[in-house]
Amino acid sequence: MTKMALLMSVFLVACDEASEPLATPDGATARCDQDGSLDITVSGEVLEQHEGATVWVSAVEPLTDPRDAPVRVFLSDTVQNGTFYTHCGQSLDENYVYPSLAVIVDVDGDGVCSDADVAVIHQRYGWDRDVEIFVEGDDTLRPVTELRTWDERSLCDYYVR
Ligand SMILES: [Ca+2]
Repeated sequence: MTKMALLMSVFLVACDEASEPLATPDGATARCDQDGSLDITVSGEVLEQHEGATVWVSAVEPLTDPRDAPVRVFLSDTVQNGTFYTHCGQSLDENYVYPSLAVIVDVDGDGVCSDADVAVIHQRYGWDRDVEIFVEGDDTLRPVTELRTWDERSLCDYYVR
């Protein structure tokens, strides 16, 4: 088994252990129900300046209006050696109502999505296949205070629920 394959299997085992508590911020619930048909994988590297920080990944799937978008998947990991990895298999469904996801780094370590944190939003018209997002380098991240979603809602309000 290659080192990467071994790492992948460790990650997958970690995801399958649903009972393992995840570091979720106040007001949010870890979600990886695996009751869908598409996988979500979000990983990052070259994030050494956020070493040890918690990363949250939130994917929303609107029903009929993007302003009303339930959080379908909420994952977390910790930046280690400048990298993080989150995965949840068969957790999303085909959607064409502007589904989106946010990757949030808890920069100030206060355990909640707050003004000091940085993030990136990936907004799609729809998704019909596995969703894979790769975050490379801190310059892909913006202060959460600069990011807005539908109806000018703040990123923390929309994605951390
Ligand atoms: Ca924070």
